[in-house]
Amino acid sequence: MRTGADDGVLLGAVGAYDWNGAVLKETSAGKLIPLRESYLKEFPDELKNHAAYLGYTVTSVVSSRQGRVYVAGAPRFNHTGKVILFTMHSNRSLTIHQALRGQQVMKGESGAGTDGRGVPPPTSERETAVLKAAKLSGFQIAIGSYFGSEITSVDINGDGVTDVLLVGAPMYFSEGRERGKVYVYELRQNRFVYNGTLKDSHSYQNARFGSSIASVRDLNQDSFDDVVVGAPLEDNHAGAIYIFHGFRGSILKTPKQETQELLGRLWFGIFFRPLTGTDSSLSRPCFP
Ligand SMILES: [Ca+2]
Ligand SMILES: [Ca+2]
Repeated sequence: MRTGADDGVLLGAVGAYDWNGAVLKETSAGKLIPLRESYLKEFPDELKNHAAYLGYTVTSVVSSRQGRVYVAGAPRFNHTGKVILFTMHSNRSLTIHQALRGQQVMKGESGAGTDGRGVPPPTSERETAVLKAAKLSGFQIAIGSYFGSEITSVDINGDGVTDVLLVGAPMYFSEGRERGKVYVYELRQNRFVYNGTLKDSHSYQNARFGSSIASVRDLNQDSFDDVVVGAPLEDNHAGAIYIFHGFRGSILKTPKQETQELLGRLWFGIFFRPLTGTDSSLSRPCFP
């Protein structure tokens, strides 16, 4: 991800530190690689065997007070997933301004933690069953909602300051299916505050809603930029995309249009990017 006109490119390195992951910045003066200790506050050593995959996604936001702040997702962190917002310093330290944490895949749960504190321990029936099956078979199985595997910042009103941060959890399990979920965080002063989720369809199939999220230019000509969300398994794996309209400083959570796949190709909606050059032109890693 380009970090700005003058200071280089931010990269994710999910395989670093035994798959705990890391970020680094390529600048005209060379690589800036944060010290491992910089992550310990949010990625403590005792959880290092969980393979958090930090850097699976990277992007940035712009706030009026702090300027450009980097964002990185760690979708496997402690099975819940985590997103950090941070600044990198030339002495190889990081200032982590905020951490957003996903949920366990617990039956009947709703809402999201905004700072990761007070989130209950994993007790879901699905997780217990998966772990039991994995133990019996001798395999390690990835579990969790993959919160933070897709992150998009949106400047709804085009003033150069981020209004909304969208975080996808495409493997969020609900109502007996891999439904997926997209969390909405609004920038208020210096912090992103959780403000609900985007609405998907009510079909009872796997969907993986939130596998891809893109900010796009104003589609309905109301002067506010809009958002497109993919659900590649919806409609018996034909896939679907949803269009959500921006409005003033936020995003309307009910889709204005849901488009089913027309060409019969599998997994429609798993990748897309705006055709205009933006900050969200991140590369797609090939990890589970
Ligand atoms: Ca704005
Ligand atoms: Ca619009």
